[in-house]
Amino acid sequence: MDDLEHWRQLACHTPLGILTDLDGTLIPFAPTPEETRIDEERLDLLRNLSALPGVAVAVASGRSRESLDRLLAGAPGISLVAEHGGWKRAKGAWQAIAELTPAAIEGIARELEKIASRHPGALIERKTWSVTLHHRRVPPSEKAELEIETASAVDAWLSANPGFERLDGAEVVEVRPVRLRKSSAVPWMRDLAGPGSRLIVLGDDLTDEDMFQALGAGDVGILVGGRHTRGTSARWKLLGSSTCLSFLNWIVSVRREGPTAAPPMLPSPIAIAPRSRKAGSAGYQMLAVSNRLPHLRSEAGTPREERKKSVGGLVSALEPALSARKGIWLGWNGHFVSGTEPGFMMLDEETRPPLAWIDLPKDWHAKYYNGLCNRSLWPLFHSFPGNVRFALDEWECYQKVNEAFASAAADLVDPETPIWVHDYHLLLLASALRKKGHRGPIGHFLHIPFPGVDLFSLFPWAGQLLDAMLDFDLLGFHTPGHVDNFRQCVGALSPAKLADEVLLHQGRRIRVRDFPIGIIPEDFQVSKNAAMVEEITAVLSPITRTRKILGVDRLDYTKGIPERLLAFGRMLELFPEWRSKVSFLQVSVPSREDVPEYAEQRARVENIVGRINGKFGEADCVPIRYLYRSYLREQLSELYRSADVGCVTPLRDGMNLVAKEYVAAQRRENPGALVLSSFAGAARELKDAILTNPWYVDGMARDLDRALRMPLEERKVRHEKLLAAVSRTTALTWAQDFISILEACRS
Ligand code: ADQ
Repeated sequence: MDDLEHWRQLACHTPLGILTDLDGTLIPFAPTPEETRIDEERLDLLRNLSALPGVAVAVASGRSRESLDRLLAGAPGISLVAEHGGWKRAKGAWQAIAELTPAAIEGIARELEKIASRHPGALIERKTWSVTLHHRRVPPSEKAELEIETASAVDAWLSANPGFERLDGAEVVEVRPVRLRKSSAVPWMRDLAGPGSRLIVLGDDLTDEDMFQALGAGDVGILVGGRHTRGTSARWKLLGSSTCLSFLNWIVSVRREGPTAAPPMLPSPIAIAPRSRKAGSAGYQMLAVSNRLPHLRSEAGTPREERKKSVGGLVSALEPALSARKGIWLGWNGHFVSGTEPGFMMLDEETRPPLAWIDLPKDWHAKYYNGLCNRSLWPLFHSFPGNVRFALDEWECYQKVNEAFASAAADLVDPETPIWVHDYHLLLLASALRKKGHRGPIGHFLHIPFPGVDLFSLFPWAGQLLDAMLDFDLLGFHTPGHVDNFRQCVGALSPAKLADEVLLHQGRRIRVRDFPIGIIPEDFQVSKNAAMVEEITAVLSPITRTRKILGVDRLDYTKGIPERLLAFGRMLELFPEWRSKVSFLQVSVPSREDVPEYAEQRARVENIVGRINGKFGEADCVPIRYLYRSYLREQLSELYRSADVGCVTPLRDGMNLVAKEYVAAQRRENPGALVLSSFAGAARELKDAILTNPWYVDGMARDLDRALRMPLEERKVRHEKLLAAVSRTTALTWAQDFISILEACRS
């Protein structure tokens, strides 16, 4: 489909939602907010748009309600969003988001007022929850001083008020609660437009990025303004507010007169001009590639604060390493493109680290990710041959996706740049990159186990896969056992020669080593955010009187959730004295719900929970509490601390970070006991846990009982040793070790 057809289809879609920013998008900037006027042409446009059947229109702005009411009084049919999503008005009165306290901003507002009073031309704008200092009118000779005063006052205040942030706009500084995001306007707009709606969102500044990031697959984000120097999540751009006006007028004509209306200048796609980007400004000196980008960009609609907090150890480990080397991270953004080819590579250089991404056609994703990755490689590498299924078209698609990532990577960095590839989704990447002339070191870290040769040989394309893996310069695994398995496969299935710590192949040396991944222990040791902890207190309140066993996992059949619940039930049979005295809290985060085995697993877990609760429950005691949701890191830490026993019993796992997180979160003076599967990679370092065999339910039942009865002194001694192990190899040492060896490769 060409671009014109794409826009025609979108313009004619019913229901259609149009959500636009005001200043800089629909109207040009004025020197001060008060001087802004909206001309009749634009008011006409808004009236015309809102009169169209099947179309809902809203203006989303950082302005106050009063200001929007005044400016847009001439277009009463449109809905309004004021103060970046703090207030919303759709047919009727304004409604505020309830949970913010207006008074909280007082301290910094008073300081900014004092600063403004010292600099003629500076202007303070107060809104319900935020304060803005405008300095467009301050004489140039005074600007530098004002900016320094403002920055130091704001930074000092923010360090004591972490729920707020500073936002620098065009000659304005705003301090506002981090929860105020225009992204909240997107689901609201979708509701206004109605079921099945597609949205067109237009905006020009950073606050509009929150809206772009919250869009769904059928929506479009349009960045308005010629100066597209920053990264953006919008896929399309328009030159300025007058092209924006003609584009929206064109939508009115297409809907009124049909597709014959001649197009004005339509939005053009935003893509990185690959070669110029590489040769040009950025000059990235390291590239990390993974199937998914870190959570920084995902979860449409999630407030940015929460997104940051949900970032895991991998990101925390890679962020400093990449930043120190001017690195960038490439992945998939969680969105799909229509059509049959991957989308343009997109770039956001304002995140730390900068992020680049390509989006995939939906059916590619289904075959590559749901198919080959998660129904072939995942079960095979975890030694679940019974769950394995192979399909040629999925393998072909896996190759295509690896090639698409290789093209994007080659466009992003010079051929000498070190590249660090993550996990089983991208095992062919080095091979595809070599074909494109990449000469720099390429390393791979496998986050899941590597199977023995008996299992690996079941893969119909085992030889090809192994061959491609040998194009990496460094192959990292969690444990020496996984390294041994890999070397045995090479010995059996490839002509490469085995030597100490290296493989010799076609005149090259490939280093193969274990790099046990860790966490950042301190992240699990202090809770700064009382509100988050409160939610956990509520979760725990029904079980305050009982001892607690805790399981925390992605809902995956490798994690052994049904087996551990059965073991808990068995423990209640074997040791009836625990009945009504112990609760099992299982927290499962939804995972890969499109893959049938995962849906089955969910049903199985729910069934077992029901059976055990039916058998052992009392009016005042439910033995298993099952929560199917995700928690933020500080909340998880609270849960870990509250549990007498951490039950981490995967049937097979590359490492298992939950085990390490549980240890890190414990109080030294009264730590809980860890029951850990010997089939988790973590068991090699965490020898002082109670190591259990999750395939043997009776044994695990006895191990749970033993953990519950473990005396304080023994728990303390074991915990000291476990904590020492968790602190020895952290996420940071893991990344440093890998990168330093990678950088030394090919030198
Ligand atoms: P995973 O299979 O995802 O990782 P794991 O290492 O346990 O397994 O990491 C899970 C992460 O998700 C932990 O950081 C945990 O805190 C978080 N998590 C789990 N349940 C959650 C919930 N309900 N809410 C919020 N967060 C939750 C893969 C491999 C592992 C390997 C890691 C890292 O399968 O073996 O340890 O990569 O390499």
